[in-house]
Amino acid sequence: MKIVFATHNQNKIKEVKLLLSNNIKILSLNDINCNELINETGNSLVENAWIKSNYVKTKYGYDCFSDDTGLEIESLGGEPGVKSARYSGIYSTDKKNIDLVLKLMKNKTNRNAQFRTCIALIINDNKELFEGIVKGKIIHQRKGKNGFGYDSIFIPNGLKKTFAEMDLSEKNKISHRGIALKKLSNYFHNSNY
Ligand code: ITT
Repeated sequence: MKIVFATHNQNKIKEVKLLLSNNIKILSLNDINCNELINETGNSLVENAWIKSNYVKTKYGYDCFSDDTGLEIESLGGEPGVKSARYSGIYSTDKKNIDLVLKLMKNKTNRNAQFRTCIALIINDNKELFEGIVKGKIIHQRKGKNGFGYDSIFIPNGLKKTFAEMDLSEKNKISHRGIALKKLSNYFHNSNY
């Protein structure tokens, strides 16, 4: 089976390819010549995930799934959440976003946070949503060089290292995306795809 993964984020593609069965061939947006940015104008991760999948299905006609992910920090009232990608403004980078989070968290004693991934799937006119959450803590300074986004400041509960200190398969086993993808993969399996 072939399916489009509607993301421009190459790190997400790597994680997804590692986790999904080899029977499922993942096409990227580049593979279908979709080079434009898809405007994520929703007020929630769920809305944005559907915006991306509906866009690809409507404009390009492919069955597809998309992933919208956010870091939700308790003492910041759930921020950056849906604003995770653009937290430090329109010219955000991972570095600037992390700098801002660390600054806002400087004097906070409650370091609880969670990553949430929402995956929106459109296949054969069926629509399904899958969610994965991992709870953890925001540390005071970056640790680790792997991963992407906010990985270097997040330690999952019960562990001693950040996602950026893990290799891909280690992160996939416990991560928000790994959990949501497991649900997607079970759906494919149970539906005989
Ligand atoms: P697409 O919308 O094209 O999929 P994106 O990078 O914009 O790519 P998101 O909107 O889902 O994806 O990402 C929101 C932000 O959260 C962005 O800054 C990412 O770098 C970050 N992020 C997403 N998944 C992450 C993960 O597994 N670990 C750490 N940060 C992550």
